Amino acid sequence: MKPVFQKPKALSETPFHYCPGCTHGIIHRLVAEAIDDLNIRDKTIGVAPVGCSVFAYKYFDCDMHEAAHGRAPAVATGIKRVLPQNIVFTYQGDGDLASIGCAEIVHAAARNENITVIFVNNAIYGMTGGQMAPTTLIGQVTTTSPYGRDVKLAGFPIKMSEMLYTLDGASYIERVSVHDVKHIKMAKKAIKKAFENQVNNKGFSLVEVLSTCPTNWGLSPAESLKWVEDKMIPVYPLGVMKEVK
Ligand SMILES: Cc1ncc(C[n+]2csc(CCOP(=O)(O)OP(=O)(O)O)c2C)c(N)n1
Repeated sequence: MKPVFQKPKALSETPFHYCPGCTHGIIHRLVAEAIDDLNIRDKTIGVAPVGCSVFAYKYFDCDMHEAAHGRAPAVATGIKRVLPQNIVFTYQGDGDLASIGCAEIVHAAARNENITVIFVNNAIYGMTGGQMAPTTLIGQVTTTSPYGRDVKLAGFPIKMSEMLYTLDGASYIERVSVHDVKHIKMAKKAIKKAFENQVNNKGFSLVEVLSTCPTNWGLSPAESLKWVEDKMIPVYPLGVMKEVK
């Protein structure tokens, strides 16, 4: 029988621990498909963050390394500089990349490190119970903003992709979403390009993926997908922000 569905080789047999409706799993699959498509599994090294995807090292079937919270771009820099023939990627949440790890990502981009960054923005700290993140929307209720994010108290959401693309060092920055099939296909293309760029020595590539957190948003999985479309995309518009040819 001709198989119509197969697990990418770059995903292990370990079942994901993610909550129902969380899109980390979809994004893992897209990363694994890109690794398979480019036939780079034997030389890929992933750097896992602290956050819900802390167990990424269990899920990707390639070499993996754990980083302290926010430090994945620095760890990836070290690995890539020592092993330039390998393909190195980080997989980071918005708390990890935009809050505690904001300095690391800015400087890795400014240095045009030849690494691939998968930035999963779900507008909240998922793992620790739904606290406000730098990316939390204005008015969004979280456990640390029970009346909604108030700009007078907590400032404005940080648009990391818009900030990073202004750095001369950054080579490729794109924001995508995985809230429906059409957008998943677009996200797949972007993630593959971010890996391909590294294979072709094009330098720092980052794909920001808008993601769901039904548990901490207090929404059903279906409502969460709609929330991404209706609430997140207007604040975080999709598209290629920068691509140095
Ligand atoms: C140095 C340090 N500070 C704080 C924490 C607590 N902590 C663990 S995960 C996390 C935030 C994770 O949020 P995010 O990066 O958005 O990923 P998500 O869980 O939403 O996928 C925090 C603050 C920690 N583990 N280490």
